[in-house]
Amino acid sequence: MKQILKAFNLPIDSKVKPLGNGLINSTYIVSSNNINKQYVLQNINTNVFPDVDALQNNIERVTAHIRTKLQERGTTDIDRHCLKFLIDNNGKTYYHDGKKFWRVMEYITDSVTVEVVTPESANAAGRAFGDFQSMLADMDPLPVETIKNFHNMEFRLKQLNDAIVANRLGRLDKVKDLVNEIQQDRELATTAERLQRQGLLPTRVCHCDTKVSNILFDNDGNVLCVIDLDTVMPGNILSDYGDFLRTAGNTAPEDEPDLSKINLNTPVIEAFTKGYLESAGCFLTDTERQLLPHGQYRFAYMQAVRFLADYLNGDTYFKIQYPEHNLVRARAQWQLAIKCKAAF
Ligand code: GN1
Ligand code: MG
Repeated sequence: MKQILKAFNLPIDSKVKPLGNGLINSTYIVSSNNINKQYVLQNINTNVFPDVDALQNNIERVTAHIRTKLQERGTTDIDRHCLKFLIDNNGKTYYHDGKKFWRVMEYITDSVTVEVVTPESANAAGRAFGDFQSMLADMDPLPVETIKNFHNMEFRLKQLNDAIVANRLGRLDKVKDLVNEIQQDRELATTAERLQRQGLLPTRVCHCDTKVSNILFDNDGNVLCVIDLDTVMPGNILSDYGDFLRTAGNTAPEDEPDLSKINLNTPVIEAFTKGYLESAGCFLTDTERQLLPHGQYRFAYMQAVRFLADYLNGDTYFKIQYPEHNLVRARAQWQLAIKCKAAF
């Protein structure tokens, strides 16, 4: 740890404590009596992001682009609205300690993440994500795909199918009911892929991981900053609209074991949609607008597929807290998908 702190020119006596609940990277908060700022240290998961240089290059370009837009608007406290990465002693925004890759960001003070949003904060988040997409709309060249086929449903279903065929841990028998139900929805779930191929759904730069815990709010429920920029890449607008509501538009957490607690949070969905349309409405096509309700379904479905495939594969992708965690998550997301479908 000392070597890493030193590489980023941080006091080597700093305290380093776990932060947040991301399922991919490991995140820590760094504080020391010798500095008044705090920092966020992350160990980058190279199973998920093997090309750290390309990943960080994307993030550097994305943050620089957002900063320019904020400057043009006259935003004064830009460092509270856009992540700022530290440069290590090799002049890079990441450090390789011989085994692992690390990066450090400034911690944004007086910010909170929430698991449950109110209609007011959902409205602010909607405006923020619409704004995020519109700020990045003119990025040229486009950011790279940091994870190939990340939000491609056909690819995710193929991964599930591979996991079923391999049945590596013999868990298939236990989940046959869920597998069948999910597979029956295949046509509906791959709607966006077909529309994209037909040229009816435009490609846009998206965040691609807009779950509630990837937004920093201030204490009044206003959005400060969109965080976790690893997956900013070309996609379609359903990603950001749908993935936010997958978490915020659910009355229960994404891993709720009691399926009866999973319902649509209609006031939050309506408030988020209103906010999103306020900032994104100017560039959305009619097709995109009409598809919005499909977005929440699409991402609950995709997440059910991904959690289930990981369960069958032996929990190699998502961090779990107990042995059946990925199965509980998959069932919870499928239940949400059912609720979404019933609503449109
Ligand atoms: C992962 O790391 P985290 O928790 O921000 C995942 C998302 C999933 C999410 C489910 C790179 O995000 O796609 O929606 O878990 N990120 C990656 O909670 O796979
Ligand atoms: Mg993430």
